[in-house]
Amino acid sequence: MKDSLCGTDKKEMTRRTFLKMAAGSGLLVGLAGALSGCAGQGGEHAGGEGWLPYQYNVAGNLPAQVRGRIPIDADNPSIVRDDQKCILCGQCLETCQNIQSVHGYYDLPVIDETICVHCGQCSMACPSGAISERDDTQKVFDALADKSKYVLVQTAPATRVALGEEFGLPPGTWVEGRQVAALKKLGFDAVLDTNFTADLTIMEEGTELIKRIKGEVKKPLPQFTSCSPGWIKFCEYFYPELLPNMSSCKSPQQMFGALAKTYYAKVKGIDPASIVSVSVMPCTAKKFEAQRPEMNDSAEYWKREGLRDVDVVLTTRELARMIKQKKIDFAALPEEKYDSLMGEETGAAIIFGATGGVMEAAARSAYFLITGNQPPPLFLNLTPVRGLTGVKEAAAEIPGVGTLRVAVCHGLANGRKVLDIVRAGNAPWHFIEFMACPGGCIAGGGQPRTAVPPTDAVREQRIAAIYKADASRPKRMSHDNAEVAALYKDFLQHPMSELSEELLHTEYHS
Ligand code: HC0
Repeated sequence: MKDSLCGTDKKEMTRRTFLKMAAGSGLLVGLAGALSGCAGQGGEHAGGEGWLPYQYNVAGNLPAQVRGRIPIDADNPSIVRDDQKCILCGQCLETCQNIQSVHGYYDLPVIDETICVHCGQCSMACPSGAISERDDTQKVFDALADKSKYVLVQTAPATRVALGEEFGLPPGTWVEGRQVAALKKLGFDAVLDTNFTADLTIMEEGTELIKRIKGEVKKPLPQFTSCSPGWIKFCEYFYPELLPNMSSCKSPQQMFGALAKTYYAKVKGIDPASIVSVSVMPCTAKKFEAQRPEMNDSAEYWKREGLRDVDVVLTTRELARMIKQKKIDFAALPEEKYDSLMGEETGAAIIFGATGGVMEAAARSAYFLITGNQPPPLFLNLTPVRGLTGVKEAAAEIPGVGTLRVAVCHGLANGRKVLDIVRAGNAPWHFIEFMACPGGCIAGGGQPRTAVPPTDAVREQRIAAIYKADASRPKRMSHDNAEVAALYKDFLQHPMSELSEELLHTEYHS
């Protein structure tokens, strides 16, 4: 798909030269405005003091081959663009096409006019700050001000190693306790942890994998992880015939939402209709995921209309905005702890935030679930799947089962390579982890824009913080999470029980 400057044959000029000249002469306002008129997405460039691109790192660092910009629908639930800030530099196109292999890959049966997997990586590469998450902070301020509501919040594994960057702390600063303190100061009635349902996911997804390997469910191998909503949308668009490989598990965010308005409401004696379920995620696609029509199993459970499992999703950046708006001195906050019932985490849950983490967490518990024994060192530290190599593999023996073969990929262009192998029938693996964003959730589309575009140096610092926290935990395996054990004992009974299937599993289709 051609998306250059109105399709005209402009002489190639580097963005740096182009922008330096234009910024110095004041030409940029007029030039970008003129260009926007022929770039398909319209938008008047009124100019104005606020957007002057040289106030930003406008050059952009990706080697963009084309100028222009990706199309973004007005009703996109995840990302928006302020056309007055757009300088048509092509960085979003470069990201969407070459890193995510989405833009330009349209020779397929698609149902929407505009293809977007909602990953928000374009917003991470946009040098002028024109693309950002859809801002839902006012919805949360309104809920917090409504005394008839019980507003609870869950926080994703990866926000706690990046939120500090919004307040001048170095990448990878561990701010779990300060994040909890900030949320309590903002007025949330309960501050809970997505890591609780990350551990739960391992119990459900590990059980499903074992059933597939043993032939107890008629579903194909390799099994695909299903926690990254941008990845799921990608598979739905481009590889719909492989959806049977997708784990039926909902993501931890959505498992949490379904349990918040059933299990949590029951135990606490709260009317589920009065609960506002908020999540803080490093991910813009989580906004899209929460709105998927099927993500309303608490409504099914209570046979009451109008309930949504997750009501509002905030990105890490939006949470930072709320903290700043309320003038909370984040760096000076004390360390506080999550509330109980759905607030316990193990090291296995923490590493979900890094590429390879879900697989490593699954390996730890799969060994235990199959053999009844605690895993040996290779399963406890599945180091071949750590790090930023685009596609990683590991193989390890499980007594009585044989060799478990797994693969991990991150960034959707890498995912495409792996999917092509699966599609051709040449996949040697039992289980594959896919994450939409390069580096995994630590570099999700809703994280602080500490480097634009994101660098491996920033990714590595966040990842290092995650593995350091995991190594320091007394419990490093999901099956040791006591609150998850209590959930099974008091409510769900066992992994993949009838109630687990109803609340924690789903079906994806194109
Ligand atoms: Fe992730 Fe997740 S690990 S996708 O990156 O599985 O966003 O952090 O919250 O849901 O737990 C994101 C991060 C999550 C989910 C978890 C998974």
